[in-house]
Amino acid sequence: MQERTILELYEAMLSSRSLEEAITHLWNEGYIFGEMHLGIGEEAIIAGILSHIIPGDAIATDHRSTPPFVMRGVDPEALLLELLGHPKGLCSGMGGHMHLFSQDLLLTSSGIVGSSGPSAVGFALAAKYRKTNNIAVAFFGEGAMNQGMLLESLNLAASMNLPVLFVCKDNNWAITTQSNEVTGGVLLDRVQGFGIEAREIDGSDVKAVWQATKTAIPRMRGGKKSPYFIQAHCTHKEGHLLGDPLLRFHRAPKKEFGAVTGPLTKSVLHYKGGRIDKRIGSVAKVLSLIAKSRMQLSDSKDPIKRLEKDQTELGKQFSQIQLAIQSEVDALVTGVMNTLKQEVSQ
Ligand SMILES: Cc1ncc(C[n+]2csc(CCOP(=O)(O)OP(=O)(O)O)c2C)c(N)n1
Repeated sequence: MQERTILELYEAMLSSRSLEEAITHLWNEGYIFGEMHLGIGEEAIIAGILSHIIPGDAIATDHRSTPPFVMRGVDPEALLLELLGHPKGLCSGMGGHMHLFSQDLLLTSSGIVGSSGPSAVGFALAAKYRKTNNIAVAFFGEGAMNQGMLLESLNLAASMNLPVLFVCKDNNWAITTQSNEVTGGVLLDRVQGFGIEAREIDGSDVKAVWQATKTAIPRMRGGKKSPYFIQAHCTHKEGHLLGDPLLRFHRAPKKEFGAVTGPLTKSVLHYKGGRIDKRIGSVAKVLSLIAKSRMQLSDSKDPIKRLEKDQTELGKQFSQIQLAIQSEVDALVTGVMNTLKQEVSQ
């Protein structure tokens, strides 16, 4: 993998992350209202895959549409205005963050869980009829894998040899339900049962995503068209939507928290562990380990901080990208908010 590719992927992810952080701020301030589902934590999946996408390819997304829309090149101002409900927004302010469409870029999003499947199948069928080498990508969460329309889409794509890349962004949560508690069997087995090639990857590792799709996507385009399935694991640290961070842990916080914490904390939460004084001792040990690793992360061991100080060409480019994106997003938000304030005062 070339340095240029790494920087491009980083730039794509940072553009999306910075815009979503600005969106979070506007939502907290009350300028954006209603539910807000962010794609923070999914950036590596989207960036890795979209870097292999060519003009004419179509993308259907779920309710976490900001990263794919930003990374595919939608005008961020139009996107931001859309979230603010403005008539100059991408969909005239009528779509909000979940129901977006760009005819030029063949991009669509929907809050109906599982519906990116049928949309992508439709796009792929059109590409096949037109005899182009384009593909369609469907992004969805693992919760959607129990929706009939997505299973029907897998079946149609397989039986009609349609070039659809099905991407399951698996964080094992569907709002407050742990997906593995309501899912029968193994997802990859289920997909392979349709005759579709399927692969599981770490969706937080942009290199892994990029590499997994580097050969798979070109294969889908040429010769015998065929669908492909990726299960990419990821985490949504902020919860299902803005404003409900710990709602998921309401039923049995100790039990549920244990499942998503790191191995050290998990070991302390074990029910059938040692005596309470020993366990308190372990907590102290864990806390000191956390403090120690924080200290280590805060200096030269943090790869991001190291790159920021790095005087090599890569380090310099990295810092330039960070600065450029942050000032672009700041200028965008300030510009949009000033325009809105002027409009309101007139
Ligand atoms: C057909 C349908 N059923 C239920 C809902 C309500 N709903 C919104 S998001 C969501 C959870 C989706 O989980 P998942 O697909 O794993 O995506 P995640 O939010 O975890 O990224 C549900 C059930 C919906 N929007 N559409």
